[in-house]
Amino acid sequence: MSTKFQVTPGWLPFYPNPSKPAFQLPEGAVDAHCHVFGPGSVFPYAPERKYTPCDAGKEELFALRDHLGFSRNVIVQATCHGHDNRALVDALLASEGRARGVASVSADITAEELAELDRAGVRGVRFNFVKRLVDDTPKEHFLQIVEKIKPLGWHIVVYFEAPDLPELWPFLTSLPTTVVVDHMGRPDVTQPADGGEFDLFARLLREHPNFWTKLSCPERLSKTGPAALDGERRPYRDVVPFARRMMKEFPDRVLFGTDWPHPNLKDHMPDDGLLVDYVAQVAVTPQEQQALLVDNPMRLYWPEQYNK
Ligand code: 0GY
Repeated sequence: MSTKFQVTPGWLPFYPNPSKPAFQLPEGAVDAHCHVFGPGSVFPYAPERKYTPCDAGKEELFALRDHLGFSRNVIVQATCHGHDNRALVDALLASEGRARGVASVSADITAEELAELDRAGVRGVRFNFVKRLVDDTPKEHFLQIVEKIKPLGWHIVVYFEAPDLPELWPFLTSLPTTVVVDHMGRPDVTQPADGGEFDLFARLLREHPNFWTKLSCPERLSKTGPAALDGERRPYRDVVPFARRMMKEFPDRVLFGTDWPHPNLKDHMPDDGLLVDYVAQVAVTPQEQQALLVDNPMRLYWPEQYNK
């Protein structure tokens, strides 16, 4: 019996027929943050989810990868699938080695279940602290997961918003693995990129060499755009100084991902081709582009194929 899901009212579907980027991605580029949603009739959305998305399956993701000029994907388990990683695993297995995954798991997961995820291509777990997306998880549960993933050499992806960093600091800085922070810790881009709130985030990476970050989601962070729509090849200019700062200060610990299919956007849905053009404003030399899009994600997700 298939399950019918009612999409969250006002949900914006991903952009149909995105343009070809003007920026040519370097050979072997990795889209290091994207999701698969369902399809809900095959991989039901989790009962505890905070939103119900439009289906966005692996076939569409892999077609977008090829259209934009990426070679590989890192697929991150989204909260609408809870701890049920079946859609993720299905996509990883279908990718023929061209996708790796970040799962979301509960503290009672067994070593055998983790080993199975590892065999499918999972290389990390995600801890989500964004209150509109998940119920609060006790820190002890996260710490139990940390103990269980350590033998696998996995890393931890964390998602939080800038105002929550001071409170999370002791916990985050106690994590013993590589830690990747989603979307630059979601800064308020109306604040300076070279001071205040964002300085604290920069300090996190400076003082803790195990921290990395994704320069992704300008479409979420931008207040003044212009949006990646209608042929705009220099979108989201207000976010550029933040991503530039990270690129310059931590060139070997930054990643970029499209965040396709862009859950929970409210005001517009970017043209993913123009979103790729955004990257050329952030990584401005061939060396930076190679680091951001190829070397760094390969070192983290395909180390066995990376020999630099
Ligand atoms: C993102 C951002 C969001 C959603 C999720 O797992 C999720 O549901 O990460 C968001 O709503 O900001 O990275 O996809």
